Amino acid sequence: MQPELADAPFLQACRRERPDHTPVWFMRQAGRALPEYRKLREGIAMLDACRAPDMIAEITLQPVRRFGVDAAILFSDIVLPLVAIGLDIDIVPGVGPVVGEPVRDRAGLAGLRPLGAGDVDYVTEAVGILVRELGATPLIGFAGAPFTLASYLVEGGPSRTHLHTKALMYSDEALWHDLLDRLADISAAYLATQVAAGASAVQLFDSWVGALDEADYRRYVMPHSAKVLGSPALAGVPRIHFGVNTGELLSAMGEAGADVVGVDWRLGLDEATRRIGPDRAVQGNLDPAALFAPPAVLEEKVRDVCARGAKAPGHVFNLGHGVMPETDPGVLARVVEIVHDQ
Ligand code: 1CP
Repeated sequence: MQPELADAPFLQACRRERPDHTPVWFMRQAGRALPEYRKLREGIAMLDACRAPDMIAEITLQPVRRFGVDAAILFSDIVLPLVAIGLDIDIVPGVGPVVGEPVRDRAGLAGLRPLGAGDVDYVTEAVGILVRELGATPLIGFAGAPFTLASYLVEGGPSRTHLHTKALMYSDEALWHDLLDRLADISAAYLATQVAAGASAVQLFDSWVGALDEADYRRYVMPHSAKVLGSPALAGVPRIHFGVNTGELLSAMGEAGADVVGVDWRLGLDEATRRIGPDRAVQGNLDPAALFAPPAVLEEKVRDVCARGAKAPGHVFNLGHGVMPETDPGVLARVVEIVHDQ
């Protein structure tokens, strides 16, 4: 890794060193909030965009050019490796991932074969292009965590309650662990491919794991997330672990092997740090809806996140969840300015 990249503020904050400014990027910074994204995607299905190296690279670069954020995140989706091993999944506009045949029994496990690097050549190629284009700006690779992937597979699509998922988890624990173990291997392989191609950090998204209490998290989920985060291929890069509504799980999510724990907007970063402990940095945590507040209210909230984050051993500024499509890109640019000014 070239020295300017190794010393990028984002990577310094992940390593709990003190960079000269607080680094900032936004979950879902590439996407429908950007007119240049909407234009490029016209008439092209989401999964086709995720399999075209030039398109992946261009969409990943758009927010870096526009906002001067401190990190890029690969344009892809958490279900992509599942599509790559042949599962019947589509990403439906306005809905999200929809699974042709939900996985609810042993027969359903048969389709979950391991992911080989050759299954996602287009990702390897896109990361190669991006590393050259980005220079000293780090690229974050990502994957879905076993629980969140399992939720889509078992429910058949997005769910508010995760009822089928929890019912399976409680009623057939052996099948559950087999399912999550296979998903852990797939996530780890997907992340390893991105790191081997040049990604300088990874984020494991367990977006929906906040649906569980801590005891269930530790019993049914944590060993599998730990398997991904502990995988030897990731040892050289910072590992970020994020979920929504995880205030009660933060300490356990740190123990699962993360270097940086992502925090949603429901809990101040000072209290989050108290729960997570001094050995990990935090990432977050402006409410994405605060981007719709009047400028003075927004500024006060951004400064408050920075002030609380300064009490953590390392802080990467982000939203508490993804950018909403209705967001004004000018407001995101303003947030970057305020954070860099601190
Ligand atoms: O046509 C479109 O523009 C579809 C919208 C879209 C986009 C832009 C989807 C469908 N996925 C993505 C890209 C994406 N997905 C990124 C891009 C990189 C960036 O952040 O800029 C990332 C990191 C993801 C990861 C992802 N996909 C997560 C984890 C992050 C999170 O937001 O919690 C999840 C849960 C998904 C599933 C998914 N894919 C798409 C949607 C709308 C959803 C959520 C559906 C639901 O509510 O369950």
